[in-house]
Amino acid sequence: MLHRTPATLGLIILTVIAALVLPTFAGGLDQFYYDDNDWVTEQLTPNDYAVIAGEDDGLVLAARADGGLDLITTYTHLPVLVYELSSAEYVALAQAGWVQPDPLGICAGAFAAARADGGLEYWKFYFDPTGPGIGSWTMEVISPDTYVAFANVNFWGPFLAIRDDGSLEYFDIGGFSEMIRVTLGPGPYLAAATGGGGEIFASRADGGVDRFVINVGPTWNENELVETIGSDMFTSMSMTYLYSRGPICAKEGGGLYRIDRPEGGDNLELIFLNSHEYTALYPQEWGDHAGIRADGTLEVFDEYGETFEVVGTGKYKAVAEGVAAQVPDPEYWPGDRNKDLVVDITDLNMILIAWGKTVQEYPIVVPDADYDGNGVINMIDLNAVLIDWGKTGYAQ
Ligand SMILES: [Ca+2]
Ligand SMILES: [Ca+2]
Repeated sequence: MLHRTPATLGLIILTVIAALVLPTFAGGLDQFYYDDNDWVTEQLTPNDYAVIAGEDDGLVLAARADGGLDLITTYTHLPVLVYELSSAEYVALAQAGWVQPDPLGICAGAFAAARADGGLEYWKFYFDPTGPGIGSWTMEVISPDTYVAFANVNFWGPFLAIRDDGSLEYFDIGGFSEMIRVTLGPGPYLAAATGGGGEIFASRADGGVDRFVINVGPTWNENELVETIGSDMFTSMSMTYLYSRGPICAKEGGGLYRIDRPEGGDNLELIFLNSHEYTALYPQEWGDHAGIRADGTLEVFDEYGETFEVVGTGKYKAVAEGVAAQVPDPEYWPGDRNKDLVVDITDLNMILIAWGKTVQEYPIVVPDADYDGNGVINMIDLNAVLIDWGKTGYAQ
């Protein structure tokens, strides 16, 4: 039988206190927009978001790393509003364009969301004609399969989804009352992009880029693989809205290319743009792309790979329409007072040396030992080290 002595009770209480004052992550969503000939950055919300999707009218769908889906408005002159839509965990999101108006209101747009436990959800929202802001949201699960990635989309609503087995599916919602779903092959695919004129480009895992032409019409027999080019594997693709050109493609390990058909030529070619490494690409606006470099900086460049400007120097992991998600600062174990990724005698010594001292008296040596930030080194700080004793790496 467990006897709770005053000492163990004290430890439990201190553990609870420690849990309550755990450091919070930084992270957050940053919004970028061009104002007075300069880029302006505003922090939208401090939550940690894993993936984001946005549309150019100021709506951002963001999946929190701890599960849950937030809808955030970024309309100018309006406060940022966050609607919690779901508590599921998501691995990929896509903005799925505008959809057919509903008799109940004006349908303004839609998003697709892939759940971590499998299944593709389709969210659409309506503006309430009788009032400001978002009128309502509806969600339906359109496929029970597991998806790992989405392609960029164009304005009218089609989107591409890559399943965990590498197969590629095309969904179309624009102009139809029912979702149309077509599987494209042969794959497996790493990344894909849609463009104008029914073109789809998809990067195969075994090398090469497949080009499809989708006929959005009464017959779906014309959804065929037209040609295959190159032998490079691209992990991120971004289609511009410049219909005369193909997508911008980023290779893992460095290298940015554009798929293009040189004037007078019959075959598509890969045009080398620059040797930077990008982890994510997004069609920022007409003719421009946004890219996250491997060092986490966010830049805007044109279809020739020429950098317009580095607009964000924070560490970013995802980018959508004018919005980027920051990588949160790593969390150290509370007991790792010197932040060397191990809780050991060094951390204990920091506590013991500063024992009983206050930050006010010893502003140089004491602050790092003051785990709970109450200005004095005492049992709570010691307890943080003892609880975490022997732990390594970042806090989990
Ligand atoms: Ca340490
Ligand atoms: Ca303290």
